[in-house]
Amino acid sequence: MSSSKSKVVDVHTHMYPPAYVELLESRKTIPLIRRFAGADDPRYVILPAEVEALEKIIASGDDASSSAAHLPGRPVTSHFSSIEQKLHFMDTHGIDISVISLANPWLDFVASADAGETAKTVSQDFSRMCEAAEGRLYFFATLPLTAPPETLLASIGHIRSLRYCRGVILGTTGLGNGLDDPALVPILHALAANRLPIFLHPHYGLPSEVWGPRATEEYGHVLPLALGFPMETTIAVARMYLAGVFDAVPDLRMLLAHSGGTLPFLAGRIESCVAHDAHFDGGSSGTPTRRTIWQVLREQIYLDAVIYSEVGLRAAIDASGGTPDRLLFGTDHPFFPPPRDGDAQGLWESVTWNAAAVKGALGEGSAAAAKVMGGNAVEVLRLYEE
Ligand code: 5CU
Repeated sequence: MSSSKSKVVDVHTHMYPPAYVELLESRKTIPLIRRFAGADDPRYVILPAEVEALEKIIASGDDASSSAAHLPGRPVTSHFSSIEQKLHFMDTHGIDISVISLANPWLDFVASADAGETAKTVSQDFSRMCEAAEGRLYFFATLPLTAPPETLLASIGHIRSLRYCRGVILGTTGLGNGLDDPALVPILHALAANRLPIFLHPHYGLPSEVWGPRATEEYGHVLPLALGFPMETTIAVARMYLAGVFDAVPDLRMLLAHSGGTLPFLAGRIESCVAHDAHFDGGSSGTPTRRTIWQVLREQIYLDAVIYSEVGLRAAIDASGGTPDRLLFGTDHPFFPPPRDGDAQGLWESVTWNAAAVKGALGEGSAAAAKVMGGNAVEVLRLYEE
């Protein structure tokens, strides 16, 4: 592990507390956890693109003859819920601190009347996990977005008092109409006022039709995860920008998953389209007052470094104003374990690729690399404050 001066911090790492696993096991439609006769581990099925395969196997009534590679979803291993396993994974990869979060689709599917209590239970589970890990774990809480507004606001009052909570993880749907919904603004104000940054994470991707008829049978999860997730994040943030949400809530801070999707690459195109569109001509004075998307990226947005290549990481740094100060290392554990018969207790390439990209782009042992690997997270998420 590293010295106290250069902590390695993982800001993108998920956990499934017991209450959430039970909830998923009780479900018949996605998201769900289900056992199949052909596999040792239960399967976690969440993506809209997996529904067809799930329905097919249920309709055939024959799940014993399907090999794991052809079962829908991904195996639910000890990496999903065990604190000991999380700490082992951290030790194996030289990670000092992890900021854990519930994974997608969070509580998006929970009935309005139950959402407040479920969110509270999940936050209490996370608090207990952090307490047990003696300073090595913090967490992003989950909001009860389907609950009535007063319950949702009260939940922010609850989580801000939790010792290890350092922000919230949020999907792109918000209250149901996306993150440019005016009804969400009071929630964003409450988060900003309580210094709770949003970790924005995708789930819904793009409509399954865009992947074509061969995707389900032949391409696994590649298209929805590699392309659908990043586009979803890009679109969500672009909508917030166009709606003026960042100006309306200037103290809001957001950490974007997967290095901001495709924002670093497309920010120039967004800026050009805005500059050439009559909807954004600066009003009657003719003087544009809006901040550019580049400014918003430099002032209110942080990007995780879960991009797996130097090329992507350099683009993310460039889009953040050319400084490494806004990039934060992450792993996406427990997703992307070593494939096939790989050793899930050893090194994961999905982690080493991200660490190698930081070294390659910023120089091994450099101060800039140390910031991305942990220094920025310690500052931005106040990991030194009790
Ligand atoms: O493999 C996957 O489906 C996922 C997922 O759902 N969420 C995530 O953060 N990474 C991978």
